[in-house]
Amino acid sequence: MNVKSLNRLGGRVVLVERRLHGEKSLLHELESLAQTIGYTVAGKIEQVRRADPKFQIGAGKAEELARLVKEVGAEKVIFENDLKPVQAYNLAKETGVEVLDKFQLILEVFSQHASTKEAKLQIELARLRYELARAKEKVRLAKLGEQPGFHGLGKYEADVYYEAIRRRVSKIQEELEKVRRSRRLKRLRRRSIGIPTVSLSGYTAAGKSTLFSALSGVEAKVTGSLFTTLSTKIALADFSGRRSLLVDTVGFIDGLPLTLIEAFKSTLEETVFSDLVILVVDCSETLSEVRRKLSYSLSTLHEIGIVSTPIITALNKADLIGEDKAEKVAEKVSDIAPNPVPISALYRINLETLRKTVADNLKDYVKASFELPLTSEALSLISSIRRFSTVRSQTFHEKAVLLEVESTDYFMDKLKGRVEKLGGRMLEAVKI
Ligand SMILES: Nc1nc2c(ncn2[C@@H]2O[C@H](COP(=O)(O)OP(=O)(O)OP(=O)(O)O)[C@@H](O)[C@H]2O)c(=O)[nH]1
Ligand SMILES: [Mg+2]
Repeated sequence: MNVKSLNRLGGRVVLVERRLHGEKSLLHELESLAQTIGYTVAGKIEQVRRADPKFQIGAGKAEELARLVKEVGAEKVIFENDLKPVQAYNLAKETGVEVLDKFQLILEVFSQHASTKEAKLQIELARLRYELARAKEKVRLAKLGEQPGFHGLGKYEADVYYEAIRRRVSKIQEELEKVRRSRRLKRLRRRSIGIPTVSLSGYTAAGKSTLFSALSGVEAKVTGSLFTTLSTKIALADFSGRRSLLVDTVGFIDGLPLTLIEAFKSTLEETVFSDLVILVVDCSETLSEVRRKLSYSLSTLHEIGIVSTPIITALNKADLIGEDKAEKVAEKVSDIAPNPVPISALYRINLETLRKTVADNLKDYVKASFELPLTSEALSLISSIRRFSTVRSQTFHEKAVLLEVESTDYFMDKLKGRVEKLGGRMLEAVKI
C-alpha cells in the first residue's frame, strides 16, 4: 500500500468473518470501517468454525467467496480475522483479488484521516511493524508466483527486504522519540502551572470530540465516521470551579492490535499521565453493545497503564433514548462502569452533573485568601490566576485587593511565592 493508492480508495469489497461458536459478530463494525473510507460493501460472508490454516475459512467457503467476488465484481476482500501471509496469499490466488485483514483496513482509515506529522509517523510505524513480521514469508510466497497484494516482492531477497524495512522502522522510531521528548517537555511545562489534566477516552465515535467542545468551548473536528480524531487536542475547561486542562485523543476499536496501540504511545501518554479520565460511551446502542465497548475500553485503559487514575463514565447520546432509559442503562452497567453519568454532549444535557462528578474526583484542592497591593503587576497576576484557577471573590480596598481562590495545593504553593514577591501575603488556606 502506498500513498498514491490511498488517494483513490473506494470500490467494491466483500467482507468475511470467521468466528467460533458463541463469539459475537463484529462484522457490522468492519462494515462501518470500510464505509468510512468509501468502500461499497457488495457482499458479506460469515462462517462459524475453527481457523483453517490454508484459508482462515474452510476450503468450501473459500470457493464460495471466489464465486461471490466474481458475481458482485469486488476489487478486494476484507477479513475481520487476522490473516497469516500464507492465508492472504492462498485467498488472493483463489479469488484473484487482493485480500486484507482488519488491521490493514484500520491502517487505511488512519492514513486517510491523519493530518499531523506525528500521526503520519505513528501509522507508518504500525504499518512497517506489521510488514516486518511478515516480510520474509511474503517474499518466499511471492517467489512461488505473484498474486494480488504480493506484486513486486518476488524480485527481492527475503533478507534484503526485511533489512530495508527494519532500517526504516528504527529511523521512524528515532523521529517519534524526538516528538515524544518534546511532548514530555510540554507536559512538564503544563504540569508546572499546577492545574490537573482530564482526558477524554473511549470507543471511536462515542462522542469524545463533541464533549470536548461542549466542556471547553473550543471547536474540535466531529464527523459521523470512525477515527476522526487521531492527534490530541488540549483546552482549558472548568469543572464546577475546578479549572483543568481537557485532552481529546484517539479512540479505541475492538481488535485494535497492540502494535497499533504502541505506535500511538506518545499520543496515549497524554491519557496515561492525566489526573482523571472521562470514559465516553454511546449508551443509545443495545445493552450488550454498550457493555462490550465499555469492557473493551476499560481493558485498553488498563493495558496502557491506567490503574489508579479515577475514571468517570459519561454515558453519551442519552438524547437518543431519553433520560429515563439512560438512567436505567447507567444502573445496568454500574457493575463495570465507574461513576456512570448519562449525558448528551450534543444537546448539552446533564453536563452540570458530569462537571460536578469530575470535580468531586479531582483531589488536593485548597481554598485560600490573599491580600495583594494594587499595582499593575498584581493586576496582571490576578488575570493569570483567573485563567488557571477559580476566584470565588474579589474585593477592592483603597490600597489592596482581597482575593479568595480555589485551586490545587500545588498551584496555591506557587501562587503564594508569586504573591509574596509582589509585596502581598496569603491570609489563610484550607483544604476543600
Ligand atoms: N445524538 C447524539 N449524537 C452525538 C452526541 N455526541 C456526539 N454525537 C454524534 O456522534 C458522532 C461522533 O462524534 P465525535 O464527537 O466525532 O466522536 P469521537 O468519539 O470524537 O470519534 P473519533 O474521533 O472518530 O474517535 C457525530 O456524528 C456526533 O454528532 C450526542 O450526545 N447525541
Ligand atoms: Mg474525535
